[in-house]
Amino acid sequence: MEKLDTIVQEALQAFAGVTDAAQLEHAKARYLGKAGALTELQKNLGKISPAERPAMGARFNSAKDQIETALTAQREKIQSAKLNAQLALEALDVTLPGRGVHAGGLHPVTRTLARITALFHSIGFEVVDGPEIETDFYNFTALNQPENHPARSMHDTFYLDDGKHLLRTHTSPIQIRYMETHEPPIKIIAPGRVYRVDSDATHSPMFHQIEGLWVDERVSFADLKGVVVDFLRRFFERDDLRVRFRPSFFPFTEPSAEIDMSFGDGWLEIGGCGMVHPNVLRNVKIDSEKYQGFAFGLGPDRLSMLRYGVNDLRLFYENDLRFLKQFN
Ligand code: 2U9
Repeated sequence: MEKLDTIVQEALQAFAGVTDAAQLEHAKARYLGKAGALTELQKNLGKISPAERPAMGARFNSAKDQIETALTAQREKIQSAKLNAQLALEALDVTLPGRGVHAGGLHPVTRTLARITALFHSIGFEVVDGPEIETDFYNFTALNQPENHPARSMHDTFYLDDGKHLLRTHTSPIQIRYMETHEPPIKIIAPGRVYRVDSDATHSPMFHQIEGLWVDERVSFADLKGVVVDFLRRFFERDDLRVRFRPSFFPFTEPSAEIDMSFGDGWLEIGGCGMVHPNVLRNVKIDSEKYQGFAFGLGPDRLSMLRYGVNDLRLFYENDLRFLKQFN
C-alpha cells in the first residue's frame, strides 16, 4: 500500500502543473475516474484480510480526500486566474479625463445668412419668414409674372399636386404675404431656401436667397444704391469694394438692375435689384401713387463661395464633414 502515497504525490503534482480547466478534468479522470489509478487500487481492497480492512479503508479514504481537496483547490485557482485575466483585459481607468462631446457647428451658408441678416438688422430691417410650399399666386401672379413666363414652365419649377402648389422659386412670396398684412413703412429682409429644376457646378436644385424690401413715401433708387453698396462693403470688409448697377429686366421691378462687384481685374454678378413695380404694389393694395419701394435679391450660396474661396457650390450640400469642419 505504499502505492497509495505514490498515487497521492503524483496526483498533487499533476494537478499543480495544470493551468487549463479542461486539462484539469483530464487529470482528474486519471486518478479518480472509472479507470483511474485510485479506482484500480480500490478494487484490491476486497482482497485484503478483514482484520486489516478498516485501517486500509481509512487510509484509502484519506488519500481520496487529499486528491479531491487538491483538485478543488486547483479548480478555484484556474477559475480565479481566468477571471483576473478577463478583468485585466477589460480594465477601465475611471480616472482618465473624458473624451468630450462633439459640439457640432453652423453650416457655412447658415453663417453667411446670419451675417447678412445681422448687417441689415443693424440698419433697421426686420427679418421675416414664410412658407416654402407656395401657390401660383404668391410665387408668380402677385409678382407681376405673366401667365406665359418661362419661369413658370415645368422645366424650371417643382410643381406639387397637379400644379395647385409649388416649391417657391424665390423668397419674394414672403414679401407679398408681409405687404398684405402690414402698412408702410415696410423695411424687411427675407432669407430662405428656394427651389428650381437645375443642377450643375454652379446650380443646386435647392439654394438660398435673401431679398430686401423697403416701401415708404419717397424711397428712391439712390437709397437702394446706398443700402446695397454699404452692405457689400461691410459684408466683404472692404471699404474700397466697387459696385456697379447694370440695367436689366425683372417683371416685379421697374427700373431693374443687375448688381456687379469688382473682383480681381473684372466684375462679378452677385444679385439683382430695382424699384418695386406699381402692379406689385397694387396687387397687395398699397397706394402706388403715395408709396414707392425698392427691392433687391442676393444669393447667399454665391456670397459664401466668394467669402470663403469655395469653387464648387455642390460642396455645400454634400454633408462631408471634412469640408464643413473647416468653417468652425
Ligand atoms: C417683391 C418685389 C420685388 C427682388 C429682386 C432680384 C431682383 C434678383 C436674384 C439675385 C440672386 C436671384 O438668387 S438670385 O440669383 N434676384 O435679381 N430680386 S429684384 O424683387 C422683389 C421681391 C419682392 C415684393
